[in-house]
Amino acid sequence: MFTSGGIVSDRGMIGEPLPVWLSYLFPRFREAGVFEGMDATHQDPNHCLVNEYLAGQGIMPHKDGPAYLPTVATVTLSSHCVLEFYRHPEDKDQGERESTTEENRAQEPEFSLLIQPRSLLVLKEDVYKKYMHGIREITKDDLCKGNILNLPEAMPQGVEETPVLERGTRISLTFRIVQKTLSTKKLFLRR
Ligand SMILES: O=C(O)CCC(=O)C(=O)O
Repeated sequence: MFTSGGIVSDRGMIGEPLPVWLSYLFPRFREAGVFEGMDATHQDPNHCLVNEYLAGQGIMPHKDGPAYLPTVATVTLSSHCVLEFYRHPEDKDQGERESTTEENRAQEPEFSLLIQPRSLLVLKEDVYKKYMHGIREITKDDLCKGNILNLPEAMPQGVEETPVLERGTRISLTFRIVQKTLSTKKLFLRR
C-alpha cells in the first residue's frame, strides 16, 4: 500500500501534488462529474491510496475517516473483487475508521457489488455515510451467493451461467478529497 497526496492526520494533510500518472484520470472524473460540487477549492482529488490485494487478501468492514469529503472514487486494476456493504450500527460513533471490529465481520453484509477490473466505482451519499465496506478474505467469489446488486451488468462478457470467479492480484486506486490541508510552514508554526 502507498499513499500519494500527503499524510493525513487529525490536524489535516501536509499536501503534495499527486504524480502526473495519477492526474491523467482527472479529466475523466470531471467528465463524469464524480467530485462535482464537493468543495469550492478542490475540483479534483488531492489524495490517492494505492492498495495491492493478493488473492485471498481483503479488508475489514470500515467507514472512511472524517478527514475526507464524502465521495470516494476507486479504479480497479488486474483482478475483480466483491465489495460488501454492512449497515453501520446506529449507536456507534459515526465516521470512525476504528469501527472495524470482528463483530462487524460476523454480521452478514446487506448487499455487495461485483467490481470488475478497469472499472470506476464511486461511493457517495448514503452508501458512503451509512454503510461500512469491506472485502472478504477468500480466493474465489461464488456469484450465486450474497445479494450482488449489479449482476448481471457486471458479469464477465460471454458468460452464460453465474460463475465462481477466481481472484488474482488486485490493485485499487482510491481517490479522495482531503479538505483540510496544511503547509509544512504552518504546521511548524502551530507546534
Ligand atoms: O481497495 C478497495 O477497493 C477499498 C479500499 C478501502 O476501503 C480503503 O482503503 O479504505
